[in-house]
Amino acid sequence: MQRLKYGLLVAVAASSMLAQAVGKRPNILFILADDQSPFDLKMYNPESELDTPVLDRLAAEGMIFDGAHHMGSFSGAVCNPSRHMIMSGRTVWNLPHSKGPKGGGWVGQCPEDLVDYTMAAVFNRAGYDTMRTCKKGNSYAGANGQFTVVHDSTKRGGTDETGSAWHAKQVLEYLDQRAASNDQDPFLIYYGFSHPHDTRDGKPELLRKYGATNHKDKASLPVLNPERPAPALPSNYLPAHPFHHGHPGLRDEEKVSGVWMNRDEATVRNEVGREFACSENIDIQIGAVLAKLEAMGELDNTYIFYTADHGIAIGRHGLMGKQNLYEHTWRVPYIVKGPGIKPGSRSKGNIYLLDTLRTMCDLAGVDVPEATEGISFKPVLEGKKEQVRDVLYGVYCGGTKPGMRCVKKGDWKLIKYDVLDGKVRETQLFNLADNPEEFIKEHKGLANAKPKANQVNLAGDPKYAGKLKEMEALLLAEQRRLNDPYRLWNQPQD
Ligand SMILES: [Ca+2]
Repeated sequence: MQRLKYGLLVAVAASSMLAQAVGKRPNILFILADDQSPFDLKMYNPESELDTPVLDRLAAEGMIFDGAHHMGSFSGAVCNPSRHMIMSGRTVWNLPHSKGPKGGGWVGQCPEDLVDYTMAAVFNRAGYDTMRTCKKGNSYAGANGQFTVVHDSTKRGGTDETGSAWHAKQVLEYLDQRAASNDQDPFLIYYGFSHPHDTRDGKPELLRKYGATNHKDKASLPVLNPERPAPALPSNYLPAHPFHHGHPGLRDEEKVSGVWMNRDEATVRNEVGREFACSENIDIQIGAVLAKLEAMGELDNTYIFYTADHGIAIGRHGLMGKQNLYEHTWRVPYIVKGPGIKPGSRSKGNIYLLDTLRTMCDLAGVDVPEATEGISFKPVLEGKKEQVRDVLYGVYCGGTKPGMRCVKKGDWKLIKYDVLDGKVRETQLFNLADNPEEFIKEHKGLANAKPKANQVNLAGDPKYAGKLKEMEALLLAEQRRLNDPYRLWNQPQD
């Protein structure tokens, strides 16, 4: 008997130890949370009250990425393009269903047989066993169907059968079957959760820990428990965003159960508590699978990816949803552990989720599908490079057009809003080294936010006129390069 890191006392099977010794190809475990901001996690935000001991340990044994992003969305269901990009490695305007202006003559660029070049199809051809569990819907059905074993169901309840433990059970049973049949092929497991996406129904013991309740009554506000305080308001919380986000009737901003259009302190803190209850449960379920892999002797030969399809606001900047381009929502948590990755390492990376597929292929020695537009960040994982690109682009245009755009280079970030038929035309320029939380003037005077003088939108400051011009030019160049079919009010209509 041997005591293992992930908490199980087990007898280690001699056969699987042997398999490792003869140089098996690496397994891949890709773990995806649904709607999680990097700043929910202590590794990205030491002030966060969320406990994720399993992810902390994963990070301590692997690499944390500080510059991981999803590229954006042309739909209110941000999950959907994000998951297409993960599966195919295509950029946001080159997906099978990327949409340009009606009657505008714009044509999306995408191979018709893209599904044959998606994650599971590629690894099946390379001799991998592929298995997937995740929520159902709002993703790339064709690509999902390529996995040899699929157990998809949307599980957002507050019990083991109706919540995240159900997804864990599918993976654990699959691993049991492999062990029973002594399957020696390498595996790719896509381990997706339906949470912490709303409805954020947490398990009772975790809700208690985070002082939250599964609030269901639209006619009242949740009552905070004075003995078990819910998490504090996020420091960049606002009671309202200073201008309209441009997507009237947007579900995430108006219809989330437990929140609706309320932005009061009790509602936001209760909802953050619910999010944390769901996220800690995910952490526990990841721990169960890692313990199983360790017991099978497969853990050290497995690349483990942990990320989310996009971030989420939950009260930050007065927003609730994922339809914005602030860092809390445009960025995603991203951790990788596996053979050759230095424990406790941390890099910027400047990666997109769509780089995942090419990187997986690179790590596993699998042929890279031609349709993939991503960049392999294996050199970052090996400590040979800090980042794979200098400029990052983001879009949200699921509401009124042309929508929001952002571009980031070094410490500088530009966000533009051109929505509601020109009624909202706004520009934000942030220095993220000085102002990582993207405080704007509305944060001044709020009890929980204490922005310093330079922590503000710099777009109107004449001192930064040159920087603004430079960032505007970068944004236009990225829009052209990435086949963005729209232009903003102050751009040439080419
Ligand atoms: Ca999502």
